[in-house]
Amino acid sequence: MTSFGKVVEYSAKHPKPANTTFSYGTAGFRTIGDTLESTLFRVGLLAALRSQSKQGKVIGVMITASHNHERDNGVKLVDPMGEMLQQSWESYCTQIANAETDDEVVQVLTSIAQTENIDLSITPRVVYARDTRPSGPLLQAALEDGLAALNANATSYGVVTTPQLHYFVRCLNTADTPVAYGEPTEAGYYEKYGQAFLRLVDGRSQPSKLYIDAANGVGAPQVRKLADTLKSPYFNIEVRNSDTETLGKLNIDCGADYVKSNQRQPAGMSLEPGSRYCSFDGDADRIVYYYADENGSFRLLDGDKIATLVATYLRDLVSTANIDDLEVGVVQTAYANGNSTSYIKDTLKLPTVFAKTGVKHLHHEAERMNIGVYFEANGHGTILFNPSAVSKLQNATPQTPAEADAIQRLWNLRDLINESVGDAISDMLLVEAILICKGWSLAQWDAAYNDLPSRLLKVVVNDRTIFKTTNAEQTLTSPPELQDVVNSLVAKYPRGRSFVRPSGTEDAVRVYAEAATRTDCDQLAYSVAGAVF
Ligand code: 16G
Ligand code: ZN
Repeated sequence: MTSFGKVVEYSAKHPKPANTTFSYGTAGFRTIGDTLESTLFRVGLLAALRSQSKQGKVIGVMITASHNHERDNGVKLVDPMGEMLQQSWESYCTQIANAETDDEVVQVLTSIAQTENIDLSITPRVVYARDTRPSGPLLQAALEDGLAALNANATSYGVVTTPQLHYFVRCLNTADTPVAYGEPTEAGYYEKYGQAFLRLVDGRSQPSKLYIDAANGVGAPQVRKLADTLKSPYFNIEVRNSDTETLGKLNIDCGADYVKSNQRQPAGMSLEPGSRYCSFDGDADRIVYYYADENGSFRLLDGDKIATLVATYLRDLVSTANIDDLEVGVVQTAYANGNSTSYIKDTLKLPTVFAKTGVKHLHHEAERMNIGVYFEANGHGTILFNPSAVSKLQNATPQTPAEADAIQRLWNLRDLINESVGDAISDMLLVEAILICKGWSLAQWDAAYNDLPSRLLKVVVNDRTIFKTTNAEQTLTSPPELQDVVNSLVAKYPRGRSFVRPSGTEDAVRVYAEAATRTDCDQLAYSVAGAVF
C-alpha cells in the first residue's frame, strides 16, 4: 500500500459539500461550522504532510472561529515554532479543500509531496485542540480521520485557547534544545507565565480586582485555572461571561470584538468608576481593557494603548539597563489610531512601522527588530525578542544594581510573553505587571494620549477582488483613480486620514477614517464609503 493508500476510503466518509468553495484566508478557513467537515479531514492530511516536510517536527491544528458567531467554525495550522503556517502552504490548503473527488484529494497530496520533495517515510506528528463551539467535536473527529489516514502520531489537547496550542507546539519542538520554551502541558503554561508575572511584581503594592469578560468562551475556564495555580493576591480576578455550556452565548453582546466595535462595555458588566475591566475574545487571543471615568463615561484601552504602555515600559528598562544598540520598535497596522503613532514617534522617540492587517504580517515585521512590540488596534499582539537582543542581554555586564535589576526585569518580561502569537492571558499578565510596577490606575495609563475620533465602516460591494492595495494597505492601486478621490476627501479635514481595503475574512470592503473632530471623522468616513460603493 502506498503512503496515500487509505486516503480514498477515509475521504469518502467526509464528502465535500457541492457548490462550495473554501479559502484559507487571514486566519485559516472560517465559515459555517456544519459545512467544514470535509475541510477538517483534508486539513488533517495536510498537517501530516506539513510535519513530514519539516522532518517530523510537530505541527498544530486549532479548530476555532475566534470572535465569530457560535454557528461558525474554522481551522488553522500552526508551524513548528508556534507561528502561523508559512504563506506558501496556504494555497495548498485552499487547493485540497476544494478538490471535488476523493481521487482528486490524493492527486493534490501527491503533487504537493513531489513539489516539496517530501520524504513520506517520516512519521508525521500533529497536535490539535478546539474552542468551545458546538460543532467542535464533529470537526475534531473529521480531523482525526485525516490524521489516521496518513498514520500520524496525533495528540489532542482538548479544549484550550488558540495561543495555548501555539505554545504547546513551540514547547514540543524546542524540548531538549538550548531554546526550550517550557513544559508542553496546561500546567506548564500556567507555571511559566504565572511565575514570570510573580517575579516581576514581587514586593509591589497589590492591585485592586480585575473583572474579566471571557466572552463565554474557552478563556473563562483557562484563566480560572491560572488563578487557581497562582493563588496570589497580585492576581485578583473575577471572571464574568464565563458560561461555556449554554448554547447561543459565545461572543454574544460580549468579548473583545464587541467592546472594540461598539465602544461600550459588554453585557454582564456595569462599570464602577475606579474599577478595572478587560475582555477576551472567544478563543482568547485578543484583549482590550476599559473603565468608566469620573463622569461614568466609557473609556477604551485598546491594542494601540497596550502597545504604547508596553513600549514605554520596555524603552525605560532598556535605557536603565544601559546596553549598547538594544532597540525597541513598534509594529502597527493602518488601523492604529493616528495619535498612538504620533505618541510612539514623537514622545517615546521609538521607530514604528506599518504592516498589513493579520497577525502573521505584524509578526514578521517585529522579527526584524531587536525587541519588537506588535499590536493590532483590535487587541491582538505580543512582543518578540530577536536572537540579537537575546545575545545582547546575555553578554551584558551590569555596572550598577539598577542596571542589573533592569536586565533581570527584561528577562522576566521575556518569560511573561507568549512569543509564538498574541495571547489574551499572557498579555493580560503583562499589562497587569506593568501597571503594578508603575503603581498606575487605568486612568493614569489612559492619560498618555487621547485617541483621535475614528470610524470603521463595512461596504458590501459586488466584487471585492477589484480592490487592491499597497503601502501596508494604506493606498489603493485599483480601481484606478479611487485613491485620488480618497486623497481629495482626506485633504478637506484637519488631521484627516482614511484608507480602503478589501476584507480578508468577509465578502466586503472596509473603510477606515479618522479626523480631529467626531463630525469631521464621520463625514470623511461616509464620503469615502460613498465613493467606494
Ligand atoms: C483575522 C486576523 C486578525 C485581523 C482580522 C482582519 C489573525 C489570527 N487574525 O481575524 O488579526 O485583524 O482578520 O479581518 O491573523 P478583515 O480582513 O476582515 O478586516
Ligand atoms: Zn481570536
